[in-house]
Amino acid sequence: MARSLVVAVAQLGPIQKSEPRALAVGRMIGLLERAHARGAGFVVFPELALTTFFPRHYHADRAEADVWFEQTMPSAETAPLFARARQLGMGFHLGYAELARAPDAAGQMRTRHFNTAILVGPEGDVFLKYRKVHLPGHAEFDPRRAVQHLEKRYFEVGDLGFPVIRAPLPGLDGVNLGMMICNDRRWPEAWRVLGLQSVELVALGYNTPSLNQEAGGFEAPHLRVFHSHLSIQAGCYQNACFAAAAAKAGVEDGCELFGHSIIVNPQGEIIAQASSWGDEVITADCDLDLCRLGRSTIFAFDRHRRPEAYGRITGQTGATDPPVWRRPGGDGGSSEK
Ligand code: ING
Repeated sequence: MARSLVVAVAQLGPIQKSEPRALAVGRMIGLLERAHARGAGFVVFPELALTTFFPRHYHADRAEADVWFEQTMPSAETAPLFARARQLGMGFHLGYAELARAPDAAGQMRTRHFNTAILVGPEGDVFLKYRKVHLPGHAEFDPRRAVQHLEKRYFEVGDLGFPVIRAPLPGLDGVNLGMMICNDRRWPEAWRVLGLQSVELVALGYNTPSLNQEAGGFEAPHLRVFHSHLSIQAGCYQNACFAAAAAKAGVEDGCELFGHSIIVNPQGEIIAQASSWGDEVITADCDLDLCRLGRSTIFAFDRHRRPEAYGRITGQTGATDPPVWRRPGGDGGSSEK
């Protein structure tokens, strides 16, 4: 019996700075119902799906940014989404800004801020939480930038690793589910940590500007989408898993985010893609047993991986310069190793 699941991505169009959470939740419930009508048992919503992408706005006093965070989940504003999903018997992924009371690395209880995503089961249980590890951008106002990207100002680095859980979804006793958020998709390490836990479906939300705002040089706009798809397709192929990637798209407060939400299979093929930059549902019928082929042949990790050769991956952070080659016995120069 095939382990098939209709997976949906609910891409969101723009959410303006002035729009209340209830408006976004109303739109999301509409998308949930459209996905249900197409037979979907699991829906992926974007990163920071309840508000505008606020890291583009500078708050001198970080505490002012707390208005963008959720102190409880579900909250009064998000409870209707949880209730409707439960009524429809659907699981979902939701990205949001989390304000948490949690111990820090020293074990000290503190108020902490994370870019967070959760997986919620068809009966409303929160199966898993993930807090974004790869925070792009910068922490202080950068006058060179046309638009700020202050994720390093408002969020701490996630402290939950990249967890995977086997949990029930409609029609299936257990699916190996994992998450990553936006910039994480560009880092192969994130995919491999999930792959080493036998992940079958990666839920991924993103808010990605259409234009490069780094002051580091020109990047042709079409490359932004290419790099997003390249990262997700490679991650799926190299870890023999599905991914469902949900964009927040369109122009928010004058800043354009690209759409192109996709669902990708374990062969790295795009099997569904959004064509608008607004609220849109895409679905794909995912046979989770398709993960077996890659995992039992090319990417049979237990047979083919050589961790003893990978020390640099966790042993260092930045890149180092390589040794310089010299001709053996050359003009006095010794051949460096
Ligand atoms: N956004 C972008 C992302 O990684 C970015 C930031 C875009 C970084 C392009 C580098 C290149 O898709 C978030 N929210 O991570």
